[in-house]
Amino acid sequence: MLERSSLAENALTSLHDEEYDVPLNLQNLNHSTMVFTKGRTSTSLNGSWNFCVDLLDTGLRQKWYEMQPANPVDRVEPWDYDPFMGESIPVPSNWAMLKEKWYFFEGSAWYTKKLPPELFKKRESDAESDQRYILRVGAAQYDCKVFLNGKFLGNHYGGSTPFYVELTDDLAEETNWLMLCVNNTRTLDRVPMRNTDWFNYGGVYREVELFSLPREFIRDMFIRLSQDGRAIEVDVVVDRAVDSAVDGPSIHHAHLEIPELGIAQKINIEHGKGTCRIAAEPERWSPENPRLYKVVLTAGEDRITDNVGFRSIVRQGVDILLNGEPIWLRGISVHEDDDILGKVTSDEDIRRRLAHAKELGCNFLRLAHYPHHERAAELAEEMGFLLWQEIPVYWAIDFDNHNTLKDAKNQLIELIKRDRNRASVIIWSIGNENPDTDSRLSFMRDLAETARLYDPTRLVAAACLINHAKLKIEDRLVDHLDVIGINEYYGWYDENFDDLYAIGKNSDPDRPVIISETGADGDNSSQGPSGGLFSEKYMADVYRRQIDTLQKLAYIKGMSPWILYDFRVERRQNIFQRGFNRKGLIAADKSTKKEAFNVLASFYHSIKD
Ligand code: GCB
Repeated sequence: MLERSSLAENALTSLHDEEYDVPLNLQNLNHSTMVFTKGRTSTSLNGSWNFCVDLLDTGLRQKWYEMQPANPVDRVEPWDYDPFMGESIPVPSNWAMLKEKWYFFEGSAWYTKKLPPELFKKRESDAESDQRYILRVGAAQYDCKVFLNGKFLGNHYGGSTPFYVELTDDLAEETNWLMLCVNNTRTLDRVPMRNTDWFNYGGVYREVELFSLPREFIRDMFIRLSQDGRAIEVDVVVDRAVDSAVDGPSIHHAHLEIPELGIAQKINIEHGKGTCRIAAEPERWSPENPRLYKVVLTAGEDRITDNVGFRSIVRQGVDILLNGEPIWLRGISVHEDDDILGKVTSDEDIRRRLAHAKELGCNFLRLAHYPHHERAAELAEEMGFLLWQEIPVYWAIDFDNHNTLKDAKNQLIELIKRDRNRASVIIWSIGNENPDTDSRLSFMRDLAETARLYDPTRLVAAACLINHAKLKIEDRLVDHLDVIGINEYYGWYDENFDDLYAIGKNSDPDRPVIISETGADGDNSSQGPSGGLFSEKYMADVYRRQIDTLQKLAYIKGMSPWILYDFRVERRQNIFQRGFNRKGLIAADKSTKKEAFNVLASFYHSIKD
């Protein structure tokens, strides 16, 4: 008789086990495992991966990740999926965009790839044997469990921030199989929760890379202009291999160089950490002068580089001061969405977005409603744009649930740690249109404090609430913010435009307000109406009236109307929407402009200095 494996036994017992995924939900891949990878070379794991959607979680129940590659004729037990053969898809991608039958699929999906064997040839040579191998997944929506050669290495929550897994100790000498189980189920207790106004794209939709690092490596570097503007401050974290006999890293100093400023500075490292203040007068970064300096940090055998702009951003009364000067934020909101590719983006896509923003006369973008690709902040820094970045604490999150707070906080810290060297980013936003309850207040207060703890150099905002009974900007969260975002849709959801005048008059905020959203839908296709709601003309009129009203309010320090491009969303199904939110100034083809584009462009160009 053929001898069967424990997997066969498990396949039967697992039918009745509803706790099958509990041991696999550690959320141990979080902000604490992040590694500074910008500017480092890596081995790309993009390209073709074996793939299977798994609605019933059969793979987790039956432990598909423990299967060994085998010729089907040699297998000794029946199997429900073979991770080593079958269908494949490209990474990065969103499965909804690849096959019609996957369009609305929500659940687990399996990705399997053999790691490039060249990597392990290197491991055999003496010089490389001390290397450590770190896997970076740019983004996988929402829960991603990682398995290497059948072993569970951990999971990550959060659909839009990168995560990092050390593979070193679990790599085999010859063949290595990596498996990811990605689940995009919307749940009540996560961030975001079940209901959103954007499409629930699942999949590994940003780059996957493998980094080979020295035994002791630079885990983190946070560099910025000091608050008094007279120095550059830097914090460094050095990591050592876990099994090192040394108590703490043997690295006792790092070297920072900024050649164009004549800086070559030794930084003392104690217990893996170092911090330093270096007197300097860098030229200030601004949208008009996006000046970047090359920064090089070395520690032991490791070396990282970054291109960094130095600038200050503070709030003073109702003003936002950039490098000490009041600034008015001429903005536009954007989603990370593409008619053909879903959430997959590229330099070309981001550059097109920034070029359209330039054409509008913008100096500011709101990257809604979740962390966008890190290249967005990098290209904005190069091309001279200020950014509002946010996490998906959107609508009615489960504010009473400490697991939800843990998820939100982790995504916030991951975003901040990823992008806090970017001069372009001036605002961390912690939430969007959340109902004003006691639990929401304490949840959001915690997030505001967390943002300041991890980055005391930027402004904290949220899209807040209007008291519609009193017609006044009134939200208890405001006390914990530097900038008040207001989403208002007078002329669209709220039909009475006079109310906007009343709100303007009745409100007397003690800090700056940004109109973080306003707008109207306009279908400019051949199916669109020629007048009334959903017409291009009506939309342009809303823009005219909004601009006319808002520009008279002195405490308003900017706006980011909703939105640059039409974007896909399940909940918009009328004959003009057809599965898209049509509030874009440009249609979903990212080229056909609507009349409102010109209305906003002429306003922004008229107020440009
Ligand atoms: C909002 C939301 C945004 C929606 C928008 C709309 O207030 O913040 O996510 O897409 O309104 O179009 O209704």
